Amino acid sequence: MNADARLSRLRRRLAEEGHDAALVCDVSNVRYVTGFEAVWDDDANVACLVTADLARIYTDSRYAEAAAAAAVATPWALSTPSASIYVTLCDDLGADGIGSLVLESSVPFGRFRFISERFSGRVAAVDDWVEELREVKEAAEVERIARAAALTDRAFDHVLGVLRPGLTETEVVLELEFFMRRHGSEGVAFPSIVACGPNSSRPHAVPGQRRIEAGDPVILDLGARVEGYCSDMTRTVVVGAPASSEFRAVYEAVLAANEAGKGAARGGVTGAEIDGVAREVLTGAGYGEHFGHGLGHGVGLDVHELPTVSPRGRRSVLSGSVITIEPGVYLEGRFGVRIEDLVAVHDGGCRALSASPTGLIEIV
Ligand SMILES: [Mn+2]
Repeated sequence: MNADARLSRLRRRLAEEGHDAALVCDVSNVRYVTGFEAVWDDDANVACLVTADLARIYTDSRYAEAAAAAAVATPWALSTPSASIYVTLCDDLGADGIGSLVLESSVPFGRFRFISERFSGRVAAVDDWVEELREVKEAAEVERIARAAALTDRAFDHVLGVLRPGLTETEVVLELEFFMRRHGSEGVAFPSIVACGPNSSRPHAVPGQRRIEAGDPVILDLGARVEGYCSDMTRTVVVGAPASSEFRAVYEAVLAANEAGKGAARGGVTGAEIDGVAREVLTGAGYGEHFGHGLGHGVGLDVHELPTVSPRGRRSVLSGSVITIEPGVYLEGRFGVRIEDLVAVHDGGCRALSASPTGLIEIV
């Protein structure tokens, strides 16, 4: 992890845009710019102030010891005021001679208003400065994502031996998540989706007490987290009886779209173009109107991050990014199929990080 290079790139952006200081508060962005491992929990009270020549972390006593240990031999200074970190921060901005400050556009409005009122300089909200730095991964980041993906593959393989009619969606979720955590996942990358029967037509179904019935399609969408980095994979299997011919036709179309999407993914192609190649396959098979979401998204410290791989993805996907390819067809009230792979993008194409089989699996 090259935290010094990350700081340099953020400073370059500050200079280009003509601001004195950036305040980074989003926890994933804080994890990225500090490079500190296992210090910031998801609700951490922390803000990182970066100017051309200073890098200062504001946090409270709950994080002080871990942050101080992680900050040794880094450019980061630590401020742990006993009062509000934002009161101290605003006082410091004046003392440090800072005239303009940018905040992330994701900052809570109350905090934006507080800083705007208390700090006499110029305050602006900017989109995705750190998120854009995070888009192209370092080799060590890809390696962590690949390990998370390998753990996801193992969890899927494990649950294939467990799936049977009578189990509830929640029981399958527990089986997946316990396996991943037991084998080294830090929590999960996102709440797992297990959706059986007609629930599978809801792309982000919330798992519940429905029991798997013989012949049900079951969508399993899961991700592990390894050393801070996420994975994301979806498979759709049929449990308890062979798949219907209609299900097979949908499955074949989704699989063809998944393969077309992976075939189109390479550095320099826009997210919309990659999406379009896969979408065209589904449209050609007569299912275009049943694929409502985008083809994919970036994955890293967050399970959903840049780049955007959808009809809205106007920017080029960059070599070094990690994205999902996840076409789906959802027939409302009946069933759905989604096949999602995680891939590392390079100039000439992409490398699959998900290794689970994509062919139809019937557990009978
Ligand atoms: Mn996904």
